[in-house]
Amino acid sequence: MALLKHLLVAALFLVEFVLLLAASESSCPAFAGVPGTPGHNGSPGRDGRDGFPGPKGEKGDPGVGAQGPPGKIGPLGVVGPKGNKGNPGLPGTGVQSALVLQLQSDVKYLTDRLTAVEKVLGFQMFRKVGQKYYVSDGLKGTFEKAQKFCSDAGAKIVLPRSEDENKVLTSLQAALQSSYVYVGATDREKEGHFVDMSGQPLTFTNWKTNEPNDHKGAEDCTVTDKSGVWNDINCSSEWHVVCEL
Ligand code: MFU
Ligand code: CA
Ligand code: CA
Repeated sequence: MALLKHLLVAALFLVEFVLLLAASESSCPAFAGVPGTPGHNGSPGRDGRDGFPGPKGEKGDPGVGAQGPPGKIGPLGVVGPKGNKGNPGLPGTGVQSALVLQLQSDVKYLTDRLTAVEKVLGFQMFRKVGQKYYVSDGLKGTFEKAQKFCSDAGAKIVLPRSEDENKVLTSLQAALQSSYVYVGATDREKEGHFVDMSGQPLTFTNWKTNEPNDHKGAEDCTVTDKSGVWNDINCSSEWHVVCEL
């Protein structure tokens, strides 16, 4: 049994040896296969290396220093004689004259606005409404006193001439915590006929219902109340003063 096993192993080695020998033989006859299809083109090669450095540049120009500071001012010369009177100016062209007139008018407008704004800045409180400013220092007084205070300030007692202006006065009145503010409208000249401080009829009014009523026959001045409605009232009571510029 052991002998048979040894014989089988030896036979297997023999077969293996023969097979190896056959595989290593180049002269082993074999049929050529069918040729394959040609491959695709390869991808482009990498970039070449950088070239050699160029030749050395020419020598630079010599540097220039910054300019030194100016020297000190020289001594004053002797005062020369007075010059002759200049020639009269040439007449302007139409365009020049029109431009000068326009500029003169612009300068006047701006000067007037600046004067108004500087006056406004002198007050403790102010509101802008349209082209007008409503101003106050929180003082109270009779109608006469209100008029004088405003005129002394180069202003006029307030008189709202539109819904917008009336609303702005109401807002300033709230800031003053004021129940009544005098406005520049009276019927002192003709009872029941309210006019502004120039005697012109009012173009805007905001009378409270049933006003003006000339209560006790003694109401010729006008106030606005907290809600913005108007009431005729006597002129000697002391109410807040608001001026307009
Ligand atoms: C109303 C107003 C008067 C006053 C009086 C106390 O009259 O019209 O201006 O404020 O009340 C009844
Ligand atoms: Ca009256
Ligand atoms: Ca009244």
